[in-house]
Amino acid sequence: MRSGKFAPVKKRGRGRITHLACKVLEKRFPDVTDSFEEWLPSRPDWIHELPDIDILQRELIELKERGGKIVLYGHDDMDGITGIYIGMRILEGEGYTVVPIMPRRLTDDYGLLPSRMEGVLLPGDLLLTVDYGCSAVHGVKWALDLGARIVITDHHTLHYPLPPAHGMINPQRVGPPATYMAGCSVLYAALISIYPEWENNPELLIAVALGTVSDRVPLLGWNRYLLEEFRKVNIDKLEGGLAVLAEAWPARETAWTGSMVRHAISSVIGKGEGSGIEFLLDFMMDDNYKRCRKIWKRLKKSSRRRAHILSEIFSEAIKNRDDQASAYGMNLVYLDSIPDGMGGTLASKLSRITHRGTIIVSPRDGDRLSGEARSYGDWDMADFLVSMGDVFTSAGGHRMAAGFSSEGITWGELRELLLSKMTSYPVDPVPMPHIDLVVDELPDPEEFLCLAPFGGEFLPPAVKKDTMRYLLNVGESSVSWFITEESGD
Ligand SMILES: [Mn+2]
Repeated sequence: MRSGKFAPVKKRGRGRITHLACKVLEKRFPDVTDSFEEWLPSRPDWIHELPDIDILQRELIELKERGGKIVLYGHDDMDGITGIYIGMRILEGEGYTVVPIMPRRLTDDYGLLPSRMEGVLLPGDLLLTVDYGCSAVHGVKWALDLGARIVITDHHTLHYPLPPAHGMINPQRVGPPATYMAGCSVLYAALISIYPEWENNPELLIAVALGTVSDRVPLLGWNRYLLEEFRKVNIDKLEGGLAVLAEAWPARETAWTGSMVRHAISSVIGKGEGSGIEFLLDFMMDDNYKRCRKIWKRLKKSSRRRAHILSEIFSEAIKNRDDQASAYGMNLVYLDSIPDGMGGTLASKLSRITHRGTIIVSPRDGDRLSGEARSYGDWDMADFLVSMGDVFTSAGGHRMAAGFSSEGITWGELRELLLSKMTSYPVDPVPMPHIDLVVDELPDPEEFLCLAPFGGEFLPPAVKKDTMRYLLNVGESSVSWFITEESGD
């Protein structure tokens, strides 16, 4: 059974892929003729694969002639901020004036808020969004009435009617594999199609990689193509904050997992008020390495403090799980208060540790409830929430991570509605642990490292020997087999 450690059967950009790794790919992609190409596709033809890039191109040309500026409205998470970075670098580099707007999660509602755009967005300007805005009907109408031009770039689930923007670059309009893309890479793909000289710029690729991994999108298809381009980057050329981020990337050139990166980078930056997300854009733009090192050290310290708070609310959440939801295979938790920005992290942690989808609800000023939800396995969290219709004043996100807010409904009422929806939703929320190969003898775990990175629906390989399941356990400088029923995400 065992094949030699150096038995490459196929080349990929970086070198070899072993015989056993090939077998894993065949198992993972049974319906395709070329599982290798399915796993690591060649460069996508972005301009033909994604809608409305031509519209953005025309808008940019016309804007240059008119002489207006670009208001780049993002999302205040890693995907959104890395997206704003990408937009600013390319568009300022192309001679445009770009003013970023980042929502404030604590006070701002979802959507494009006229109050944030007032006095900033002027008639004749181009309102461009990243990772944001595909449901912002009200905000887009406001900007239209003002006399601005509007192009939305986003990857979130679409809700109809769509906002009346001039263009909408959202892979959800196309279907998989485009739908796997993160918000930052949608803008990247659009802009490098228009300005090809920016393609594979190392600074942009680290932003794409960071946004992709942090947003927990599947590390499949086009995402894997982009991550492979990122792997080839020579980080010695990076400066300041980007150099610090690249150095913090665990095992970048060899074998890493999404959770390793989220632990080493995303969670150090953190979320919400007072965290590093508030100055991530400045940090990425800063070319002073020494200063950035210092900032990073400080961030690490405060992330340890956040980790401590998180572990406290985590044990509270575990105790408060709803019994009835547990019986349906889901975690449903109501907490009186959750520190800003921690709801999503808490939901992720609960999901990961209990191997179940999780919905965490807490009150937000007045009679509003807000929720953070993470899925596990095949459960499509955004679809689940959106299919509940009018219950929420806003709901959205994607398969693995979604959120909502509701108004004028009590927790008791919302709980009943969620529970009844769980019973009728046609997916078992608790997935079966995957098995890629059945073996007589445990193979050398290193044979599978060529398949890295792992995470986001491309889980580490698992093999079965006799009655035991062994999962590939990838560390920064080690790899081994673990006997476990875990998914490895
Ligand atoms: Mn996103």
